[in-house]
Amino acid sequence: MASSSLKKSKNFIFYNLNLKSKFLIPDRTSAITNSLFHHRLLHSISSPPSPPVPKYASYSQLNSAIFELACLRRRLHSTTSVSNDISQLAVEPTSHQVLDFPGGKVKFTQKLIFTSNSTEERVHCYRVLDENGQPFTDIDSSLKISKELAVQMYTNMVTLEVMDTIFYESQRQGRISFYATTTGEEAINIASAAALDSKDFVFPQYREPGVLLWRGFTLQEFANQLFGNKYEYGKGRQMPIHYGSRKHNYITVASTVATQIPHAVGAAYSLKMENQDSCVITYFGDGGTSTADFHAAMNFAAVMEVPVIFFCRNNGWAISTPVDEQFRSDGVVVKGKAYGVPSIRIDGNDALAIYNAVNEARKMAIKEQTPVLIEALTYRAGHHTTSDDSTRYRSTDEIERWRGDQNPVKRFRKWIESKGWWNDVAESEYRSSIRKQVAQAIQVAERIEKPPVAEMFNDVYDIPPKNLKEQEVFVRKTVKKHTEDYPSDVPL
Ligand SMILES: Cc1ncc(C[n+]2csc(CCOP(=O)(O)OP(=O)(O)O)c2C)c(N)n1
Ligand SMILES: [Mg+2]
Repeated sequence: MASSSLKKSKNFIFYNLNLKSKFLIPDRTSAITNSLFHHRLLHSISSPPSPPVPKYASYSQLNSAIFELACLRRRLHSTTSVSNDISQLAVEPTSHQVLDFPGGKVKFTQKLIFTSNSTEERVHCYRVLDENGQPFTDIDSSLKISKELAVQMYTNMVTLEVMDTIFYESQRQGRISFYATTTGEEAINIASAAALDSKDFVFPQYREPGVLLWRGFTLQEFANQLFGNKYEYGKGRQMPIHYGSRKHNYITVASTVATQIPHAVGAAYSLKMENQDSCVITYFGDGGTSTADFHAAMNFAAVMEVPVIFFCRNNGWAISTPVDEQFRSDGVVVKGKAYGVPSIRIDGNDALAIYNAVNEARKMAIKEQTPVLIEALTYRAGHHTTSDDSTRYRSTDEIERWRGDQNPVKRFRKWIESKGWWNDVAESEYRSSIRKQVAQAIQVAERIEKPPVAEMFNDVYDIPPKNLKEQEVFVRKTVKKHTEDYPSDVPL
């Protein structure tokens, strides 16, 4: 049964492939061929055809056929009329007739115009502070950021910077196994967190520890997790940087790219069902938008009208893959429009722009029960993780440029200094105090013993199955036999 319907749909695909490749040959794009094509296609949709199926002996032959089709499509773009502006298609009806179609009335046109793949005119980027930390306009009347909040945002960004430097070094010294910095993305972390309410749920990727820091996770809690000691909430079973906190509504990090996005949408849907006055925010990178999870989640959220903020940190790189090898669209913001999700592109290195955008997105999400997409343009100014050396695939000039003028922490500091809320003395006192606190947290975390071996086998099954019990016995035996190969601070 399944195989016969699979065969039918395969036939259908081959049939249309065949039709399309004929249609797409430039000398056949006359009006006659065109209307014939439509007639045949409509016919094929209304009554499944049983056409002669081209013979593809293998998947590689099928792939070549698809590739050929893609090439023909590209050629077509250079020979046929293409509109650069999608709105032009909407405003140029050449007929008074309309098609009453689900989703709204569609006007007809006799112009054969395809939407363009050109990204020449890009969606603009919302910014409040220029590179010298000065607002473009007089923002004070509209922006409600008090001195206290601004200083708190700034000091949290500095804490994040200091944490990153010291924890990164401790990995280099072999004291922890792994680390990922947020360098260059401090404003995204802190300013977005500042605009949320603590009852909003966070479904993070792995480059947003600043959101947890803002919510009150202590330096000691960060260090305990990184060292995997017995006070770590994952009981030593997680990778370092997989922070999570029930208290702070921060769902545990999973490094499997983008899996948090559909989870976030599900959680937001439950908030909607319970009429809660809160929303969900999920963070992900540009790389995350190349996954099926991102697209399924966006579509579900749009259709079910759930209060979720999709926060994309477009930092230019997914490990060594630059964004122009990741997608051909104008970044990520345009994908929101495709799914019917209100969307905005913002400067991810401008804390005030981020704060305003998330503040507004939160209000929209809750009041209008709608998803919102934010694409923050930024740059991953550090290596991907401690397992990476990014100078192997990008120039140091590029990195330095982003670490200089574009640095979000320096930019925000210029603004609060210009307001008279911060100065050099406060800066050096604060930095030195945080350095001491991080070093102290590391010393404490390092001395605390690891969770017992038994924890490896807990918390999944109510009654552990036979094979798991056997594995536990085997682990204990092996550790006892080779004590020199196992850490002495892990109780058996
Ligand atoms: C499902 C899955 N595929 C691949 C990987 C390997 N991987 C880890 S991080 C990463 C790149 C993610 O890039 P992006 O989403 O842009 O986030 P960024 O690291 O730039 O913040 C990849 C491919 C993974 N962890 N999970
Ligand atoms: Mg990225």
